[in-house]
Amino acid sequence: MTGAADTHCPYCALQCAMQLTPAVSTDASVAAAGGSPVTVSGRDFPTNRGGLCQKGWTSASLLRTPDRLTTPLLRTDGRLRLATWDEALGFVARRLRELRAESGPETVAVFGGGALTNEKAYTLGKFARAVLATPNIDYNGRFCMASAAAGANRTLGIDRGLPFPLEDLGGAQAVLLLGSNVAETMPPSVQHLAGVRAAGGLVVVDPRRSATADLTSDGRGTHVQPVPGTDLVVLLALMHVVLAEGLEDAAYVERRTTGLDDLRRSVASWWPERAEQVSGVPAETLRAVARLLAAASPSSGGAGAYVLTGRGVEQSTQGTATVTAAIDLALLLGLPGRTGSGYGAITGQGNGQGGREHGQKADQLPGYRSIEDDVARAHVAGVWGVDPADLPRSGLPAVELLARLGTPAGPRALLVHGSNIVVSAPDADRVRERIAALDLLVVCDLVPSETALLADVVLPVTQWAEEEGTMTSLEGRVLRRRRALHAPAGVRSELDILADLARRLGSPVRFPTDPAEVFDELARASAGGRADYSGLSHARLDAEPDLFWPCPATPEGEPPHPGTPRLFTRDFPTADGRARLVAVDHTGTVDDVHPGAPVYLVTGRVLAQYQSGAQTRRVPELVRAAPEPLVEIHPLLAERYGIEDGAWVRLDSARGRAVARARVTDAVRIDTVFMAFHWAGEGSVNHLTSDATDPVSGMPGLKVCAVSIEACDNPYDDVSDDGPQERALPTGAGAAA
Ligand SMILES: Nc1nc2c(c(=O)[nH]1)N[C@H]1C(S)=C(S)[C@@H](COP(=O)(O)OP(=O)(O)OC[C@H]3O[C@@H](n4cnc5c(=O)[nH]c(N)nc54)[C@H](O)[C@@H]3O)O[C@H]1N2
Ligand SMILES: Nc1nc2c(c(=O)[nH]1)N[C@H]1C(S)=C(S)[C@@H](COP(=O)(O)OP(=O)(O)OC[C@H]3O[C@@H](n4cnc5c(=O)[nH]c(N)nc54)[C@H](O)[C@@H]3O)O[C@H]1N2
Ligand code: SF4
Ligand SMILES: [Mo]
Repeated sequence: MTGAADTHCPYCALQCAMQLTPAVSTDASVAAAGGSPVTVSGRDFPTNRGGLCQKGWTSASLLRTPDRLTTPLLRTDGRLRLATWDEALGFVARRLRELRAESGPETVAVFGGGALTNEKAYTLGKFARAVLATPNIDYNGRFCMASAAAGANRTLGIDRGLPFPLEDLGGAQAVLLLGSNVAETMPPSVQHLAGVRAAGGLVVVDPRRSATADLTSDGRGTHVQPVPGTDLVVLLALMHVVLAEGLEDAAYVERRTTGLDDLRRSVASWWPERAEQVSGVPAETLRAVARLLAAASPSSGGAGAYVLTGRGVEQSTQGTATVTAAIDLALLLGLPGRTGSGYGAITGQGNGQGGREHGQKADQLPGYRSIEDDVARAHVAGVWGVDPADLPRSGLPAVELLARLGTPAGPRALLVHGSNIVVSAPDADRVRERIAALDLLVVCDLVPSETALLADVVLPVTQWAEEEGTMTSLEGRVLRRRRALHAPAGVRSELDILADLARRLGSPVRFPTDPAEVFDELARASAGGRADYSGLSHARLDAEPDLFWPCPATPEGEPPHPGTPRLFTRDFPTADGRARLVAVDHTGTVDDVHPGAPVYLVTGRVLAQYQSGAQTRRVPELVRAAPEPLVEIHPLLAERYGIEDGAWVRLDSARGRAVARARVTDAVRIDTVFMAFHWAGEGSVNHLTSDATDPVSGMPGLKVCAVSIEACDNPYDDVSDDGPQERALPTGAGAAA
């Protein structure tokens, strides 16, 4: 036990502030019985104001989960068995050397995650490029923020999810929230919407009456319920109305943007009545929403307006185009860079923001630099002490990387750090097949996730309350993660593991293992990049917990840079300082409904579970709150298929099949069913989803696909254990075993 610690939640990008206090009894028997070693309390902070959601409150359970990994595991004769660190890392190093000698450096692929601290994400990218010399590194942010990033980069010149503090939303008169269910995915953030709700200006676009859409059910806001996958049409029509009715901020558009003529031409054909035919949203609603936003905009003397996007519109094969249109709309209304107004994408994972800045992306070096930029290569190579010519170029984006695993020309080894891909990746049955074709799968995790159970080597790592580091929140605020207790014996930090592997592979590159020292190196590597952290250090962040990047170093003797809570106040970080209006068009959903699969399946989240569920399916309170996947189905659709509430339903798509119980509710459209993706086994929705990707961002269209439905029998009837959780651990692998 190290004493009370001020830190942040282990889960989502809201990064609610919490205090961890050692529990009164630190008795080993209490720990072994699963008692929490710390108590969690909400801490006052601008984002959560002391609030936490159910996941945050129960997060201490993670620290004593009975099957916490505490020993490396090595597959021998088909079974995972306990191994020493020396044995496990020796084996990994030997196999990596052999495979590289046979098939070249590109044969080793690395898959990272947005749960990793900045220090770990940075070190992973460095390890891939400077030690393995492989271009093939990407991460689960490709499933999450890639389209938002691509859209923002090409229009605004930079990708910081919210380019303003979350609190700014408090004064808004209108907020257009597209495809985001913050009431379940970031509950404490909803308090920042109180003002706009009172003003009657909250507009939620979701094919489902989600908990967030329900915030408008007092009649004071608007729920727009489009056909799944048609949000781009809604946005094009909103812009059509803005331009047709002269509601744009002409002075701002003239002074701060380029590209109006092209944009005007591209939206000309999307008059509201035409958009209504495609999206099902009444033309009058489209007009009313456009006018509401315009009236709230600064140019009309309104109190301010925001356009915000979430995964509902981004996880689409036209996600980049949709984000682009959302930004175009915000620019037409003169919002970005104006006090009390703006555009933002709501980042998802704990370090989804920092995780996409420091080099675990296929095309990226630290500081949000491009790996194809020679100046950036020279700078980062200098920090790492390697020859820039030896750095690989861009690798494959996640979906393509996974699809090539174990194919004749594809990678033969995969290192996974912070993702449970067999549950969370699209078309997961195919991912499982590709993984089976690998020569080597190494998974670092805290728990035996479904992906870890398929590995040749599993390495147990430290988790949130056991480590020091930094996380960058959804608003670009750099936060300190602090240690409250020591990790169980046998567990090692990934910083340590990667340094050890580098040494075993004979690399001369230096890998610091002290998080503060790693941060200093990251800060140097980021200097001059778009995400410049060079003015930050752990010590400074400890003293000033309110710093947003960019925060460049200042010359000796000058005061430190104050950080940048609000971007674009004067100009945009583009060559000419102006934002670009980019014309886009609707191409439609790749896997659209057809007679063989007549129903839309949309996917997402529920409050009490997190992501692939690897963590939250191990927290008893959360399992009680959300024990299994449910197929949300409209009463009329259910009746047509003879499905009753609680009965089993089978869904089939061109990729696979999922089976789960029905929840009959009129919150979904009649043509649509909804499922969350937090579970493995028969009810895993990613058996069904397609791995078709957005052409710009490489992001898969996880949100919408076509399925057929049928009533069916309980798939677990013949199985003694009716849970889908796989249990294949050797005795002694977990903390309480
Ligand atoms: N409880 C919980 N909270 C989380 C997470 C979690 O797993 N559980 N994960 C975190 C992460 S990584 C992320 S990325 C965020 C995600 O946060 P959100 O984006 O808020 O979450 P989702 O539920 O994935 O999707 C939001 C909504 O999109 C809707 N949707 C589906 N298809 C469409 C469509 O075609 N158009 C529109 N307009 N909407 C559509 C769904 O009905 C859903 O209500 O949440 C973070 N917070
Ligand atoms: N159908 C459908 N599929 C989706 C989505 C959807 O909306 N619909 N959403 C997508 C999105 S937005 C996301 S972000 C992904 C998320 O899905 P995943 O990438 O699977 O994310 P997690 O479940 O958070 O997996 C993180 C794993 O890393 C472990 N872990 C946590 N911290 C650390 C650490 O510091 N080091 C290491 N080595 N391991 C750690 C956890 O125990 C867990 O096993 O899912 C995507 N999949
Ligand atoms: S909203 Fe996110 S950060 Fe806050 S307590 Fe819940 S899971 Fe944790
Ligand atoms: Mo995400």
